[in-house]
Amino acid sequence: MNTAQADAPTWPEEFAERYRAAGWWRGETFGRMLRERAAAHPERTAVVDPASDRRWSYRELDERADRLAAGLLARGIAPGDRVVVQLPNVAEFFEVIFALFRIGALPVFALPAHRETEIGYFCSFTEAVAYVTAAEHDGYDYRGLATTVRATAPGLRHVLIAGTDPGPFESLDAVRADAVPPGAAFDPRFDQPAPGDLAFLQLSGGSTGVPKLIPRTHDDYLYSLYGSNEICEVDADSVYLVVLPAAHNFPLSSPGSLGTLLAGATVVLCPRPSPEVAFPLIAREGVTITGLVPPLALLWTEAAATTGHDLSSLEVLLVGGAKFSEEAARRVRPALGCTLQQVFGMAEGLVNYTRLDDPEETVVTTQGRPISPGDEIRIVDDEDRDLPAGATGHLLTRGPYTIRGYWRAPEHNARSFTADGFYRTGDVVRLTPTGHLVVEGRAKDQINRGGEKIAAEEVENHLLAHPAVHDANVVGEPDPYLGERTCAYVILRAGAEPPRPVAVKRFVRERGLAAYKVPDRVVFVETFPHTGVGKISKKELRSTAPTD
Ligand code: AMP
Ligand code: DBH
Repeated sequence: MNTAQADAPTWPEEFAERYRAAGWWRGETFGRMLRERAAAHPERTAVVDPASDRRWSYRELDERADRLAAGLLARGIAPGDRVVVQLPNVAEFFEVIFALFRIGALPVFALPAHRETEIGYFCSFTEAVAYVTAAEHDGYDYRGLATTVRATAPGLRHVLIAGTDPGPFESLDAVRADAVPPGAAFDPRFDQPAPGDLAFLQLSGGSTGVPKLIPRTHDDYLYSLYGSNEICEVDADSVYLVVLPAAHNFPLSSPGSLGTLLAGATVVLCPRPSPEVAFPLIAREGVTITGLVPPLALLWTEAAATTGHDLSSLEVLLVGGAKFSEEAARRVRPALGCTLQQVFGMAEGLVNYTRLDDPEETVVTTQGRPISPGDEIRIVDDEDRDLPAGATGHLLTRGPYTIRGYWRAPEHNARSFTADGFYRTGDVVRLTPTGHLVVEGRAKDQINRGGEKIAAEEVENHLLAHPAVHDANVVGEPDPYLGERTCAYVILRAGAEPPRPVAVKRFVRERGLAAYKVPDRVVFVETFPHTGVGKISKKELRSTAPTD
């Protein structure tokens, strides 16, 4: 069953043929991949969840996925159905997504930081039949969130909770319990999805009022994993530490947990990203590779100087999600004793890595080059005209693992893709003579807060809902640690009682938005600067630096 074409544009047949002929699309699926790995090396450790002291072998992960899939099928979850998955870094994350892959149902990857507004939107927009979350994590009760979401998303038939205390909902344990006993013949309905079918919906950081959903197929995503494993030298002996939220595209696929499972290696889940939690795990589990956003890489580099933990197993540190400064990049190897790999990727597809044998200068001054010879790169001016070699301009890309359109967003797709299928990344880059990309800036209306992407328009819409707010503009401003933080410039309504900036922040938070989207600073102004043609100039707003 191929739902791709109906819900989102996919690759024209001539491209699909070329990608298959090149051996990039291999005709595999995630469900079968895990099945094969479990058959080949059942006793090898697949997933380590230190928070709950669990270690699952490939056999156990495979069996759990089967049993959960059977339980989900019994509850009416069918191929093509969407299931919003919001889990912290716990072992169940893998059990759940592989169960859904087996059925051909599509996980929608939410982040633990998301709240009522985002989760409610994902559930209603995707017409999700189920929402899977944790009971509690980092002091936050997700069951309360689930109660609110269920009241607002009429199509949501099931709320399933990982862990022992599901409250008013059903636990994953209960779903698994009434399913086939382990060792029973596999359900013939499993592993039916075709390689070209959608595997899941990933989230875009976006630049519009609501987040966009990214439809990825088994074929295209698996190809990006094979390519990433080769470039990052992930093999059966690798141990990958998931430090960032597991559902994010970077720790999922670059090469991430899924690359690691594809290699038959071991994934270790880090419950929190601090050095205090991560360093002892690196020492204990012999972690060889991990990935961090720049602010965390800075923190780890500093902490490594005085740590008593043995970090010598660490071979590769990937840093990406936001621009890593050259100065910070230079400090990685001396401090952590491992090779830095810069990664410039996007959930829409294209991923660039510096190579392990690149000269140090290339590693610290560029954001890498594409995974695949099939990745087409164009650098263009504002009118889509190709720029001369080495010039800085807009990055457009097309290729064997870059989507041709967002899910159910035809109007947005007309703007975000060229007529011949190139994705407009919104990034401003230049190409070095060696084919490496240097990220010079951004043209999209987005703030990159230490790797967490914030669509200005989304936050502006929430500010506009405040009774005292007449107009609002959200821009990024430099921050020494995060790279950028958010500043909201607000014009108050005439005659309105002026709120305090902190009350405006609280207002945004209480609308049920992820905390990272709440403006770091709120500044009241009388007017906004305008461009020559009368549009508000965010560029000028960014360059004004008024005090609170
Ligand atoms: P998303 O489309 O939400 O997955 O976010 C991907 C975006 O993150 C890219 O288009 C870039 O704007 C940004 N990004 C990712 N990695 C890097 C990097 N290494 N340097 C600069 N920006 C990056
Ligand atoms: O920021 C990203 O989205 C990102 C960064 C590095 C990504 O999706 C990836 C690698 O795969």
